[in-house]
Amino acid sequence: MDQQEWERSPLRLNLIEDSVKRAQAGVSKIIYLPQTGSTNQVAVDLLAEGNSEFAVVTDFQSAGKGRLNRIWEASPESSLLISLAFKLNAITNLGWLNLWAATIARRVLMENFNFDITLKWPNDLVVATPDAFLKFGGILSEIHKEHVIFGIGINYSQDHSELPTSISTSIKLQNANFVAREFVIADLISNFHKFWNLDTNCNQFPAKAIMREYQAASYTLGRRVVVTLPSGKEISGIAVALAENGALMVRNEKGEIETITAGDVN
Ligand code: BT5
Repeated sequence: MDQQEWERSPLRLNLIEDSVKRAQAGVSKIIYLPQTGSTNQVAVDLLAEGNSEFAVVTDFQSAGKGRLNRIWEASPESSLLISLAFKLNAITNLGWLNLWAATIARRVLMENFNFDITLKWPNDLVVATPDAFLKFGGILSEIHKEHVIFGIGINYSQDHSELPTSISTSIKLQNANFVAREFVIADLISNFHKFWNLDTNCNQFPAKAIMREYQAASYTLGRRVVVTLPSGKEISGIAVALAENGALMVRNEKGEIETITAGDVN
């Protein structure tokens, strides 16, 4: 690995735009901000001003958001930080939005990089190790009136000392082949657009194929888990399946099935 390749510099918007144009995915607007609070918040503001489908990218967020009011932390120019807005339609299975987005992000990253990615329910991109997992990306899907905003945060070139937890990693730390940040961002934007348009024009969203792809890539299914619900209550058991609405079904110690729509799985 050539260390120089991973050195930090501001995103070159023209490279992203040219690459997205070549992919002909019909993306009209890409907004680049050298820094901002949260790209998802910028997207909310743009929707409120009447914009419909667009991408927001940045090099640094001072108030990056995770789920359930948590924080997404990333040092400047170290990450892929993107928000994409799409119009929802009547067939969208809302419980699957996070899972759909994680599946597409995984697909794109595995086409770009030479390491294996699994998906921790509902929204984490992780690398499985023999007895644990390391998180390097997450999705925050937010519904705003008739739109969904997919916030994508992926650790790209962080070193160990910059990572927020002992169970985090980055693409670079996986000894991945080098692909410039702009090209990975462009590929994510193009493919999210391409597959959103394809998948929302079927008679079911997500298509059965996406559901199968998510399940096959799942780190969680089949494992013994402890789920912490937003209320603080804990459920222990085996993650046995996904419900039609994307919820996680856990067989608890009493043998009963508990269906979980939001929570943290460990
Ligand atoms: C997520 O939340 O994983 C969704 C993260 C989405 C971030 C993107 S960046 C672009 C867009 N704009 C935003 O403002 N947000 C989106 P959650 O599952 O709640 O995970 C958050 C938890 O992950 C935190 O509480 C930390 O423990 C951990 N964490 C924070 N930053 C991390 C990082 N860079 N790498 C790995 N883990 C991290």
